[in-house]
Amino acid sequence: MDDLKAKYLGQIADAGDEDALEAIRLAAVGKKGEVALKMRELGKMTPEERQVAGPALNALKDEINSALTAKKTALGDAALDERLRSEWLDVTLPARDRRQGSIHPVSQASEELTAIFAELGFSVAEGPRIETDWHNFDALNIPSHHPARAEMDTFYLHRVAGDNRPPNVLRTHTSPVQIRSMELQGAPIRIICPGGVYRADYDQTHTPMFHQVEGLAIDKDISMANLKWVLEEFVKAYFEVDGVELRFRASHFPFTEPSAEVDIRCSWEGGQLKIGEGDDWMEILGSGMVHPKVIAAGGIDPEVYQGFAFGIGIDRLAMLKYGIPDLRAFFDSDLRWLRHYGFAALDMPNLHGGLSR
Ligand code: 2NL
Repeated sequence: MDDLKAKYLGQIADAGDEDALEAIRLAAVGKKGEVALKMRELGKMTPEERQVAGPALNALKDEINSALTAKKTALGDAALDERLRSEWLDVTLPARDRRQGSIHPVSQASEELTAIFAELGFSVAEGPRIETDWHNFDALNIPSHHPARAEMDTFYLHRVAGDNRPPNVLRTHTSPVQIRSMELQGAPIRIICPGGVYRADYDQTHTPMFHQVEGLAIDKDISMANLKWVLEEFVKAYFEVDGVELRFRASHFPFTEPSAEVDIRCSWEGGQLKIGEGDDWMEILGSGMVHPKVIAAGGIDPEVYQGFAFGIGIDRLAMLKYGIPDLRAFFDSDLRWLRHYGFAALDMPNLHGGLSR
């Protein structure tokens, strides 16, 4: 019995894995194992011999079983230690630059202008692309007979049978987001509303979906001077030119009074656009003091509050900054175009890092 014990405890100690351990278990304490065979011999013994050998065999069986269990635990711990040692991941490593996707120039321009207006104290507001006729037109002082409605080439949605309200529209500008923000937030308010808008128009300079950012600042003491400063700071930061000159030209929009279109000084020498120098002017945005009726439509008292608003085309801003010639290619989803004009992922701009890294 001492030989058996020495043999199996030795084998258990040397076992390299759980399979080896199981083989030892079967050979030692399994139904047809050596200990079981010895137990069968108990029947041929005298009662006196049996009284000694029986408990001794049971003790041997217990000892082997507990050695097996202990070794199994030890093997499991060792396997876990090995996995913990070998299977690790450095989550601080940079992501691999596989360039499977890239940032669309419109997204890049949006990120940049959002960062600039954030520094100027404007937060971002968003709203639905399907709008009510009221939020898209009436609230902006564009009544149903107004020619601006026709000019906006609006996409109308179908109504369900029995609904007598005017049909909903695909928003033709992001102004309705500002109406909704005024309704929710009241005054004072400083927001920009970037996003996609829709007009039924398609030619060299128009796509049926395009992007706009509108800005709104309303408080008790806001003037055209604040509008001029904000727009100058924006243009300087976005085009990365210090001495940029803006020209305010009297204009007309139903939602602002007075209204101004804003041009920037530029030159077009040899087909090359330079911003901030030269003798040409290029229109880049529309703006004005918010019409009192529009402030009232937003639920704010126009006797107490006034403010400025502006609207800029993001797609055109992107074309100007990145030298992209044709607007229509923006939304063709042509991979060659996207690879050429797209920006590397994770290269998000901020004012501290420099906007056009
Ligand atoms: C343009 C003209 C403009 C606005 C947009 C606006 C919004 C509210 C109230 C008043 Cl809620 N105005 N937006 C104002 C003036 C011009 O856009 O030519 N954009 C490309």
